[in-house]
Amino acid sequence: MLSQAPPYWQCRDRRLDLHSVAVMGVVNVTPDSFSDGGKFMDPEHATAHGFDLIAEGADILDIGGESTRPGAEPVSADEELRRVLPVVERLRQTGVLLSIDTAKAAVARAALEAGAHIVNDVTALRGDPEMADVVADFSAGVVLMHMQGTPRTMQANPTYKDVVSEIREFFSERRRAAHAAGIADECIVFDPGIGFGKTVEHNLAILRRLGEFLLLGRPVLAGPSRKSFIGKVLDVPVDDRLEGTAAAVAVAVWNGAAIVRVHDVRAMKRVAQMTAAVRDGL
Ligand code: HH2
Repeated sequence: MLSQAPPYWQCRDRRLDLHSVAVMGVVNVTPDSFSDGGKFMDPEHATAHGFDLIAEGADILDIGGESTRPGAEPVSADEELRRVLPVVERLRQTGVLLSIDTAKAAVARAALEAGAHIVNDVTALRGDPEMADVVADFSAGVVLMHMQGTPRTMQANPTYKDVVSEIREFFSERRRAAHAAGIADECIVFDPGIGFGKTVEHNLAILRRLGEFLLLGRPVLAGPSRKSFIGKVLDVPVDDRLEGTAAAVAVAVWNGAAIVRVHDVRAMKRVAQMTAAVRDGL
């Protein structure tokens, strides 16, 4: 194992084994997500998509009702809840780990009450002052993701002296804030936030140097799936980024990512498994 982190992620009463790479499948219940916006807008379609991803081997489903793509319009908590709650309620019966992709404490709380296990907060508990308490109250798993700026502004002119060390410092600071709110270390996962306030070169450096985040002793999640840095390197549109995503997932796993967040679960599960086998043996 490359990671110094204990090989599990505590998410309420569930302990996700991270001896093998966990695949988090994306379920977007949004009209405007960058790669699948509008495809699974109603709960029926989104739930059916969740079932498909479970059949493809997803270990976690990440359910989101608000796009975070650059320039996206914010939605109200009521609208977000209307989108995601029926999907959480239906998918909870499958027993798969459920993550709620939200920056709103009210949405997180309702999803946790409906049976979700993880809060995936792209603001790393900075967006809503109540969020840390909600995560602590439920002993939920939490993804602390790095973002420079906000989704509306983040791609304007992202600048860093050293992107990897700045993200590492951010993780340490957010971890302290989480502890102060009563969140246990074993519930925390770090995510460098590929595409969130980063240039193509920043995203490539994050993947190349992902192993440096492991020194913090927590599992690392990477979310390169179909993102625009792949489009820029390969000059391909969003619906033609499977191979680019595969290469990014392979590098992330090679460098110690414990969890990958992807749209194409079947293919990326195989990529992750094969890369881990080359890295560690069977
Ligand atoms: N990326 C997206 C959304 N949420 N959460 C984490 N932890 N890490 C990520 O890299 C990440 C994320 C963007 O992808 P997607 O959900 O497909 O698009 P949108 O935000 O437009 O719905």
